[in-house]
Amino acid sequence: MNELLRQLFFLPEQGSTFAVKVDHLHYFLFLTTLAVAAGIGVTGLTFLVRYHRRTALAPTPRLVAPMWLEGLFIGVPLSLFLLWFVLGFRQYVWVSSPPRDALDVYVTGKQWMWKFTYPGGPSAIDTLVVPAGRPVRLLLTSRDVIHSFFVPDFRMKRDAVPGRYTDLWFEAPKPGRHLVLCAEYCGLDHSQMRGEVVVLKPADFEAWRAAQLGGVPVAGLPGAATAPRPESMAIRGEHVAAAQGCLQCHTVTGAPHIGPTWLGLYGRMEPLEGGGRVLADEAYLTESMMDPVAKVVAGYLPVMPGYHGRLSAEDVGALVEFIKSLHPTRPGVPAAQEPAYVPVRR
Ligand code: HEC
Ligand SMILES: [Cu+2]
Repeated sequence: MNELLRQLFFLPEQGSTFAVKVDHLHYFLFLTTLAVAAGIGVTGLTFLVRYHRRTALAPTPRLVAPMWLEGLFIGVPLSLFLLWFVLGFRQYVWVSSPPRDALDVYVTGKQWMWKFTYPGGPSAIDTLVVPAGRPVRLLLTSRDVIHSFFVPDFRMKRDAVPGRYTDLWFEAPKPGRHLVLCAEYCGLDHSQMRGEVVVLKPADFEAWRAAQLGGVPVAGLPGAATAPRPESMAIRGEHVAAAQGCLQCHTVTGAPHIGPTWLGLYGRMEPLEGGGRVLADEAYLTESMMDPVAKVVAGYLPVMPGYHGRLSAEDVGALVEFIKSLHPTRPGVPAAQEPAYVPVRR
């Protein structure tokens, strides 16, 4: 049934756990709409035959519909609409809540390529390698104009906006290769801005990653365009923080300075000036650098300069990873995923 409908609708392969659910909703929506449209058509025809004027002189009889019929006419479409809404909303919540144990990958769009960076290294151009059966969270941004990361097989599409990180996640249940397209017109070579997601068996993925970190290409697997020993994003972030002067106002030791400390910042609920709290996630950390006055932390002065246009997308990602690595303990995340980074004492 699923396969038949997929072919009938000319849908691409179902490469992720979302694809299956999204398609089911799509079929359900289409089929119920079809049934309702057919019902309306048949009713119209019946009325035409039954109530048409028989002679030119006969008056049109006045009809009074019983209440239950009126109720049916309003109730059926309304409950269908509510059902779609509830099903769609549940999927929306699922799609927009990445699981905590997801593998993070930074994705940067630029004219006209996609760059994928793993927090512990390596990085690759146009080929995203992920393990099968494990949730992957993508942190998406752009270096120049707005792009849109589109994987038709995953039924997944999200804009990449300069100066801002957005996240999305997916889980590909089995190994395979899937096309990546840019779905936002972004200049001359927009149509050439293609990439590929390569899903490997978990063991193959680990082997690929180990080989990339060691700088040895694996036969048969896509090579990553990296220097022999790529540094981790967190370490790069520390260099950026020092070079940009962030550490003149922020500490990594837990002591507040001109600005709040970065130790344990990631994942904390930050109290804001003027009331309210905000979860310090990737999007908030990025916004704090690009537009510091948008949300000012309670108890601090709005003296931080804005870094929009002064930090590259890679540097912002590296700074975010550096801040993330400064966690006394990080609940809910398996320790094996990312070795805790020990800050250098200053
Ligand atoms: C002149 C001092 C100063 C410099 C330089 C500075 N900041 Fe800040 N920063 C602050 C202050 C003060 C705040 C708190 C007020 C606010 O939210 O704007 C802050 C807030 C932040 C926050 C939000 C912190 C929280 O606890 O929610 C982040 C993230 C941040 N800065 C990152 C950076 C980065 C990255 C750099 C370097 C590229 C940097 N800052 C440079 C003073 C500074
Ligand atoms: Cu593009």
